[in-house]
Amino acid sequence: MANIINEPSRTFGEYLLLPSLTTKDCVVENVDLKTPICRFKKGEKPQLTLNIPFSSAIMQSVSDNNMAIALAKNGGISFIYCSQSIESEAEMVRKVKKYKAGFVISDSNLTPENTLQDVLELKERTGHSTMAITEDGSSDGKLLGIVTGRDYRITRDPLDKKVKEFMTPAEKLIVGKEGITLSEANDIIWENKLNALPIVDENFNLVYTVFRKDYSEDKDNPRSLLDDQKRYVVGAGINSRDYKERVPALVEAGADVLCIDSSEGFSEWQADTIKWIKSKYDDTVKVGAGNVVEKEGFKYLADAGADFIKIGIGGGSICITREQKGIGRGQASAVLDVAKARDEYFEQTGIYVPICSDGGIVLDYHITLALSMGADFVMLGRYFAGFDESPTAKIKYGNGYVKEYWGEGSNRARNWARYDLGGKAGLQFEEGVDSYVPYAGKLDDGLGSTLHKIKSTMCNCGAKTIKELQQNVRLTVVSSTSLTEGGAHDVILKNQ
Ligand code: RVP
Repeated sequence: MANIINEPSRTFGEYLLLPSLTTKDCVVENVDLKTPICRFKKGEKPQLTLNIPFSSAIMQSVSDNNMAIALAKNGGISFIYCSQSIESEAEMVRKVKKYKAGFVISDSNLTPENTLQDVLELKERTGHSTMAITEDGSSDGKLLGIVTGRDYRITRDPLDKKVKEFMTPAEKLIVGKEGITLSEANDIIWENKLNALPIVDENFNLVYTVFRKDYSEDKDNPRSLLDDQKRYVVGAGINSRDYKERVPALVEAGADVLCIDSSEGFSEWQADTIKWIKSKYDDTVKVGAGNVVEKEGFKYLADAGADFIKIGIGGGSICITREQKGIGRGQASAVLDVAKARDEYFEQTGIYVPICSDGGIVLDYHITLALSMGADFVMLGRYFAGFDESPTAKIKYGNGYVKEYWGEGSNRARNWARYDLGGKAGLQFEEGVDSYVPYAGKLDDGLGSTLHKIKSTMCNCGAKTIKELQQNVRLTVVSSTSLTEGGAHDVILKNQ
């Protein structure tokens, strides 16, 4: 007979936090949002912690190398999307690990055989007028020259003119040697009145470019999430199909933690993937798994050796899995249930397996709710997609701007491996949509404001850490009438 859970499947909007005593030391400046991301034994310190409990979704429209750098700078982690070739995902990871403030890895590169037409098209696409000319057109090939807007005249030069005829060739370039500091690079830029200084290795391969305008970036954010070599920490998505090839490439590129990306993680495919990774690399390679929405799924993946477990099916803003397949669970109920399983597992085994609430965050306070319900960290797609740093186009829309945001289960993403559960490849029906989200400006600003709200709510609840919040929190279920009471009501709003 069917096993029916009579408790309704609830979502974040159905709960509110009740305040507790705020002691005088409980102020925003004293709130610490550090949180574990990988399993650890009782009494031991977790090997990997986040400085803020945020991760960005494993999605084409959210997490590339630029998002990863911006988020790690703020103390969180991105998981680079895996619905791309192994080489290009590994290259994104490498770019994050190579990143140094002020040192740009060029994404505008051509070869001497390209034409003025190619230069103009690249400029149109990237907005960059300085281009590195390398032997093979790659970002780390042998440097043969540079092209800037001053090297050609659109009105006079034929479009098929070869780059080698108008570039500034390598022998006339002033370059910096790899290992140079930003302030030394800037001295060279100023002394020689340059706009850009290519940095090369001993074989004259391009490593970075330093631009005149970037000098002010040379300051560290104290929250930055860094590895022991002071490089930004970055995660990478994998799937349970090509992991035997993808994982070694990502590990080699420097990924700090991996995560199996699937809409439904309670599967033998995931257990096989985790076990393969753990047997090949002992415990040196960390891997998260998911998604699950209840105890059994959690226990299965924890036993298989997952370092963290993601929660959420069908709650993502672009996700239509519940409509298409009738499977899933309200995100709040899922988090509460899995958090209980995590705590029981800890009591029974002495192993703490962090959990991540993935998807369905609409308002900032939903993050505080997810944490208070037991999540160690959250994963967000829509939230990050709106920032400048996401990989998608910013488009004029009415009086403002929007950014594109599409699901990994949409036709656009073509992410077959996420949905086919190891069966015959190919997406038979869509589980996601292609959409816009309101443009949200710079990540630093938006995230800064969200963090302030979370910390301030935690102070209202008398909590200075996420653990204290989880231990002391009191939550109340709201009625639909009290929801109306919670917004502006019974007044005529100005400016509308
Ligand atoms: P949201 O933050 O609500 O936009 O949700 C993001 C999450 O939605 C992702 O981390 C992922 O778990 C899920 N997702 C991604 N693509 C799709 C889909 O196409 N159905 N769902």
